[in-house]
Amino acid sequence: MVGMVMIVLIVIIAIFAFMNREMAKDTQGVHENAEIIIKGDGSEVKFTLDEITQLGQEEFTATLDSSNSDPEEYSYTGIPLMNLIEEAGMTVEDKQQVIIRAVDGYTVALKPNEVKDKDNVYLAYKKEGKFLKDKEKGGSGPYQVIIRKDQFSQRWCKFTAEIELK
Ligand SMILES: Nc1nc2c(c(=O)[nH]1)N[C@H]1C(S)=C(S)[C@@H](COP(=O)(O)O)O[C@H]1N2
Ligand SMILES: [Mo]
Repeated sequence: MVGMVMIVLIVIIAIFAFMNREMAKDTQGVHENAEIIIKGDGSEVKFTLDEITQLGQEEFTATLDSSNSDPEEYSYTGIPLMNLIEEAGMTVEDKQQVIIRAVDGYTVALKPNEVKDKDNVYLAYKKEGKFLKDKEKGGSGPYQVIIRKDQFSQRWCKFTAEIELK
């Protein structure tokens, strides 16, 4: 009898472990294949890193103030977030928020005006000329939203996977 209960419990645990792994794969998949999703107006558009680099690369500098070092200026390469939204065929004009979501659950909400602001909000994929490494490899990529006008970097969204216009 005790043996039966044990077997049932083990099977249940195994099923949950399997479901968990499948779900983890789903959110990580976007990250590994370096895709980014733009959602808005009931539709979604996906871009690969390859496609994004072909939309035009801009190099810019931004001051990173991380939790474990003093503020320092770095050069980044990326695309203005507004350009990517336009490439997705979407607009921020009739929206209240631009929500940035990362694979670790970190979420940042921006005002459409901040995103329209010139030379401010970028989707970066290179730092000092090198592609941003992903979370597993100790990086902040493959995509990181950078807000140049933010004095502290807490709204810079590392490991960005999804942008939603609401
Ligand atoms: N995805 C993600 N982005 C994030 C964070 C985070 O936990 N997850 N932390 C924020 C905070 S509080 C800071 S100060 C900056 C820099 O964090 P770091 O110094 O830990 O890299 O990243 C910001 N972006
Ligand atoms: Mo922070």
